[in-house]
Amino acid sequence: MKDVTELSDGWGLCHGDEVLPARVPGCVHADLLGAGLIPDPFIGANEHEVAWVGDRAWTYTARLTTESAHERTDLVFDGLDTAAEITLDGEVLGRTRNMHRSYRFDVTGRGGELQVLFTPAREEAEAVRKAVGDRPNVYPEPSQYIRKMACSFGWDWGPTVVTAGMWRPVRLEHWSTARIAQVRPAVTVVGTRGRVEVRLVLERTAAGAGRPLTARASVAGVDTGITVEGTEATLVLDVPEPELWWPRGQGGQPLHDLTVTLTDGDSPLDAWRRRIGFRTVEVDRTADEHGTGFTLVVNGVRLFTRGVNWIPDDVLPSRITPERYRHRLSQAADANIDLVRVWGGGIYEDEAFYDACDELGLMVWQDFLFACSAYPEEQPLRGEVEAEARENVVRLMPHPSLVVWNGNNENLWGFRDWGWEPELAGDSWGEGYYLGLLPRVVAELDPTRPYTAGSPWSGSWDHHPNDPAHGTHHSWEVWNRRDFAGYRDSVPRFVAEFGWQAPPALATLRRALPGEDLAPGSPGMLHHQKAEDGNGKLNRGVARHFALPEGDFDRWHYLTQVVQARAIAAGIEHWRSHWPRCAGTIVWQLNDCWPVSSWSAVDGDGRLKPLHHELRRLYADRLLTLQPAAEGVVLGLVNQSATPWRAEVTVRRTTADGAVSARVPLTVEVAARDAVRTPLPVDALGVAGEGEFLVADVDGLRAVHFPVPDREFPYPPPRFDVRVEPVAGAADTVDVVVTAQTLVRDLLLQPDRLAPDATADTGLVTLLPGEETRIRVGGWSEPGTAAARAAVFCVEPT
Ligand code: BMA
Repeated sequence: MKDVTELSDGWGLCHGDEVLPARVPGCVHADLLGAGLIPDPFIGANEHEVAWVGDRAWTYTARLTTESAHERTDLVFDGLDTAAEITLDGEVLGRTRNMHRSYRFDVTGRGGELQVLFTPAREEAEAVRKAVGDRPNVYPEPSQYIRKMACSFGWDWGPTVVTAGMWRPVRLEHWSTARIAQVRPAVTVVGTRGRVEVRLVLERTAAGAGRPLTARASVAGVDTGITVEGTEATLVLDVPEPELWWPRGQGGQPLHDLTVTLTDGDSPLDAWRRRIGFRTVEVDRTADEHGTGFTLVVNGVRLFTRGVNWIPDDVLPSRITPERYRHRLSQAADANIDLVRVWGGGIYEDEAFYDACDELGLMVWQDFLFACSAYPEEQPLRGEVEAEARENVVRLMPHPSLVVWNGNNENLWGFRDWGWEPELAGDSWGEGYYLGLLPRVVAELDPTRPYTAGSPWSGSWDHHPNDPAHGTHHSWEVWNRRDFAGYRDSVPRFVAEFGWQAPPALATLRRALPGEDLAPGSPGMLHHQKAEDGNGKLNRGVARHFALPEGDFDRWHYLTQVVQARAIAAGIEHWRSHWPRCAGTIVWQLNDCWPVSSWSAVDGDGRLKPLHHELRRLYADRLLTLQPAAEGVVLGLVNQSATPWRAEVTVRRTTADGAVSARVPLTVEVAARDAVRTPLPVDALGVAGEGEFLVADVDGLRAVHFPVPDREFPYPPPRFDVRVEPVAGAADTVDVVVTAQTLVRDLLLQPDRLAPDATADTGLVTLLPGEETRIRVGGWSEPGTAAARAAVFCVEPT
């Protein structure tokens, strides 16, 4: 049987005359941090202090011994970041230039001093740029000339930390006769029958060539075997009536072990095991009276996609543990999210990411790794792109959560709209990848899964790539230039990106900016804000609704977080209520890769912004909204559950002191998986006048509509009582109960003000006079009413 030795120990990193202990998998930055030789790049402006690390060459060393009774010994690197030369006792084993591939070297019978020398990524990229010619990039970095996580070079939410190292495991594989080199399971469901077509590729030693071996595959109690004399074989498993895998909220996530074994007579040679699931997926791109749709259909059910965009969870991706993946993705699931888009400026994530998605029922949209620049199609890049695509398609295809492959992020759009077309003057720029190479690779290796050429993409050059009426759309004009009400001006077919910034939690800021006198424009705040005019956009976003608080950081912080949540709510409420014309929203962005002001819902230290709680409401199966529209205020009801909803809604026209001027009961029938928009009956309800607003309630759901911006609304000074109640049997956990005496709008308890690790289960709540809310707070060992009171914010009169 194949024998595997992990090579995680015994590595050293050469630094001057010293050899530092090195962690593998890991990276140079992490090792230098561990040795206390660089400051933490996440703190203050240390990013600048450590910039030199990315501009130096680095060598890792280890003693390699390969004694084994087997015929062959391979040295396997699952990931090298990025331009590396591997030598054994001074002899070159190979050179690499792609972070997104694995590498295997035959080291049979050899041993000695193993060295992995990393050239600075920029040096490698610049050499390629010189050879293939310059091309446009949104950022002033050469990220498109090297197959490395693009955001390593900095992004509009990320620091520039140019990593190097063995970022994924290294091991020795000892084997004889043959090994399993590749397994591609294509899973289909037709009617009630499941089918797994397993394509197998073997590698054989010279002695093993032509020898008849037995390959067996089994799944869900079905088993089959075949004799293989060459290096390829196909095994077919028919599974009658498999239980289907569903996205969360639609059904369960049954997973089955698919096992492939290779034996020589009675001797086992190799085994392979993954979990698969039975489901079908397609993207319906039918043309209709509104343009060209983009609707995910899973097991025949058409879905409004409730998505978020995912970026690498750490700018040093080798630090992301399986536990951290699971925690972050559970945070997504807790917010009723059902799809995570792995964005093209990052990485093909670790197995643990997709395993967690399989289990949690989170669909995955996987970008191929191209973002925001023109990519040369010449060698050496072309060969790398193909090899990387082939490897990662094969690696990820067993996962039922993976529902769509996407060619790139914003490059088709950039070509048409951002001045690239004339600048390129006929040079290659990546189109041949997105419209040629990548769809061919997917069709050949993973034919059961849909492919889309880009995000955004209208389906062909007949329409502008970001045309909202056709295919996928990125909505950035609103954040960049307008009030969030602008989201209501269009009904794109599928919004694959839109977002609004807010700073992270206060405790995150305090950790990242120790000793700083925090102000929106204080040095650390500005350093941890990477977006072009980010603070200007934040401030203008607030000022359209509230008086911008001068000299009151806490209030600024609260208001920016409120506006972020309201902005995303405006988009999702509007677009979801236009189902099925609009078939999905993917919020930019779920997570962060360091502590920063960004569009994220979960900050760089893993703390939830109010947006996270808001997403839970916005993405619930049932959603109630009130929206200003041309025809007056519209009541929107979304029912994504499988059962019809007879909604007995009460709509009130009321004032801040609780006086009700009109109350209208409305019954709305919403079919299963449907949405209804209905104008409010002005004759019965009247129109909200000075000091009035509208409140709609149904089945515990509430929507409010204020006809004027907050700064024009005559809010009373908010009055409310706060009490803290113990929770039986739960140490460190209490309920903070807030009772309103007046209208209290967008009440928020910021738990990290109570204790850095405290959590709250509730975000923004609007209370009418006399109403109360119960906020469960965990991780707070010394509860007290005064502290709770001090952690509560709400909208105040101007
Ligand atoms: C889109 C994304 C990212 C970017 C985000 C915010 O362009 O694809 O490149 O971080 O918007 O600007």
